[in-house]
Amino acid sequence: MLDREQIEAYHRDGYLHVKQLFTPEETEELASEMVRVINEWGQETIGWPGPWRARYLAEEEQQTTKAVFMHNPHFYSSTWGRVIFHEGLVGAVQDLIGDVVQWHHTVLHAKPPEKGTPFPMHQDYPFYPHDALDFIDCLVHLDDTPLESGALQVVPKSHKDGPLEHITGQGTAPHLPTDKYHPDFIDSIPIAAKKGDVIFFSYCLIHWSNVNRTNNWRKSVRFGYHKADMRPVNKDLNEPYNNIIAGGFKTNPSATA
Ligand SMILES: O=C(O)CCC(=O)C(=O)O
Repeated sequence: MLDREQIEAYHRDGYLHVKQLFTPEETEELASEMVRVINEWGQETIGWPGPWRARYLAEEEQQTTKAVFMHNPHFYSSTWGRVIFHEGLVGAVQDLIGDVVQWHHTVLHAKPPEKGTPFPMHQDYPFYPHDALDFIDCLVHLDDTPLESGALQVVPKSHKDGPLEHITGQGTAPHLPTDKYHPDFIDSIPIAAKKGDVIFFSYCLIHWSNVNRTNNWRKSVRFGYHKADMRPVNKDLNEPYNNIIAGGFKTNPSATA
């Protein structure tokens, strides 16, 4: 599936852009099914709340950006359920972290036209901390995503620093402190992508994205997968942690053969 160079690049840089992992037909079906999910079940908000907005947006825009986020599209669409097991998607994740892969989440991040919300610099780790680092986020692009549409921007190699302290608490989404981590001071690489492309990135990679200022939607869906022997931080060891195994077989370490 992935070649050695791609695997090395992922581990070195913390991310990998795979072009056309989904065929045009698959992407077409997924996009139209997602539009239906949005139209029937979606809700528009301003996007992630928090004090970071003052540092990323002009005053008149801070409360008027637009976003549609949708967790678990498979609650509404079997087409989206099948993607959890998509051979190309899961095969790439297996190449990167090993054969036994557990699905963790699917979430749509859609930026509507004209003023689709930005995201501040952050790692995904504080949103779902686990007890190891083999956790991959996969951003599946349903639209062509030029830079002006608020494409993902990454800080290469930043995953090597492991989990960093974020601003958290009531009224804010976790984000890195804006006096130290901001595109004005930290170099990042924008990844313009086409529909059907997937960007794989470590949940410790620092990333962000800007406002969608185009007249088109920018819809991306993030899938999270991790090694099956990882557990969420602070979960009682006696409490089972089961979720969908998307690739391979999860062995029971206490089972006797
Ligand atoms: O979709 C984006 O531009 C960024 C979303 C994001 O930050 C994330 O998925 O963690």
